[in-house]
Amino acid sequence: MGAPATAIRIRHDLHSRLVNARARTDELFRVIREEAIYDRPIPERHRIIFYVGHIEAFDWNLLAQRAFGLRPIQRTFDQLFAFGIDPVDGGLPSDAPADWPERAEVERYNRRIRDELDHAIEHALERPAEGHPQLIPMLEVAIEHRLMHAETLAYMLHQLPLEMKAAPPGVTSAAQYARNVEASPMVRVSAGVAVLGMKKEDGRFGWDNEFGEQRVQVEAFEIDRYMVTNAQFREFIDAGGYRNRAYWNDKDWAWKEAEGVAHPVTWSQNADGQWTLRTMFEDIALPPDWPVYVSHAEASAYARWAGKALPTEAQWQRAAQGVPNAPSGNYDFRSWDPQAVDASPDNVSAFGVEGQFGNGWEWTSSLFDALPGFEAFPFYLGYSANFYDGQHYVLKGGSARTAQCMMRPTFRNWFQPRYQHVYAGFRCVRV
Ligand code: AVJ
Repeated sequence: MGAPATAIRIRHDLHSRLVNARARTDELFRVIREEAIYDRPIPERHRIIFYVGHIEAFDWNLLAQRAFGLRPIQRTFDQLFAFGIDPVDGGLPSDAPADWPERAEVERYNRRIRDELDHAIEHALERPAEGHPQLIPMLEVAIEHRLMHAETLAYMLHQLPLEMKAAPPGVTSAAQYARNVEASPMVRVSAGVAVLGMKKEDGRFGWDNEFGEQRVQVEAFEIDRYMVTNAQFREFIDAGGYRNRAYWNDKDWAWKEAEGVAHPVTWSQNADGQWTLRTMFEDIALPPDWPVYVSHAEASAYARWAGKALPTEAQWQRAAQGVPNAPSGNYDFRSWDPQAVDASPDNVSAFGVEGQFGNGWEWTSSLFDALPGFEAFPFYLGYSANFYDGQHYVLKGGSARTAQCMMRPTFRNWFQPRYQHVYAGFRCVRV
């Protein structure tokens, strides 16, 4: 995608945040070699070309008519690029590259959308009192939706063969760590209240699933000071963790057997038994002190092997109490890779738990569900409600590719338990 063609002078914070978010997704599409644009790096997901159109179509479908009374420009594309969510269990998409339009045509659509929306947004923000009463949260939704795609696209491009990608200028090799973090100590979290979500009256932006506020009484527990590392996870593999039925629930075991899963998806082992990690742009010797990224199924099996458990959402939230605002850490696109689990000592909670925000999402044992008093956004009814289905687990924290604005403690992410591609790891608890 070329440089933004807009002639508009950006005068408003929300508008400049949207423009900056566009630069993030444009950067990602530039990483991909032209020949790969119709590829499908993950079987459950759409082809890359879909996402080229989707993010603009989303903004258009959300804002054009509803907020600004604009007339459709290209209705077929508005529909073609409207929805991009993975199917639950099985059911893979079967479309062919030829079912999709030419890239140049999609880029043309994108440019027209940006242009029309930019003018309408600037105009509306000049006179907020006259516009749609929910314009501000709608713009926040457009910005964060796009930034979420900047992350989920990164997972997807991670699976694209290395020769189909070119690192943006300035990206340096990550292959420099060869150190072990001390065997992970656990820290004690006293019994007390965990606060989930927030009140509408607080007046801050959050997605529908972050409201209202729920206070949960939590028993005392112990939790890993750091995320589980690659070195620790290797011990589980070496101990036969993937071959021992006892550590896996029925569905996870059946999936693992059917797919032949025997290690984290980004790992591979050569004939000498040496492990290699696939990062976004290279293969490197497995860094022992980085957090391991695995599915919920694999994380749960590890926890059972270790005689521990994954934290509930409430335990995780209680453990995170007292983390300073905007701590140092690996988030907001600062890196393409993880860092050592103990690399940000000021990213620490009142209980001494380190690195909960950034460096990898953390799986919890809690199914994604509504907080009491949940109300869907009238302008985006299905965002969360479609996933309160008992098939998605909550993840908390954030990864290297999570934008700063979504590092707030109330933000809740969710994925299916056997999805291996998220930049997500875990830490364990013992009660
Ligand atoms: C919140 C990251 C789970 O990617 O499935 C993007 C975000 N929703 N477009 C997803 C989302 C619609 C969602 N997650």
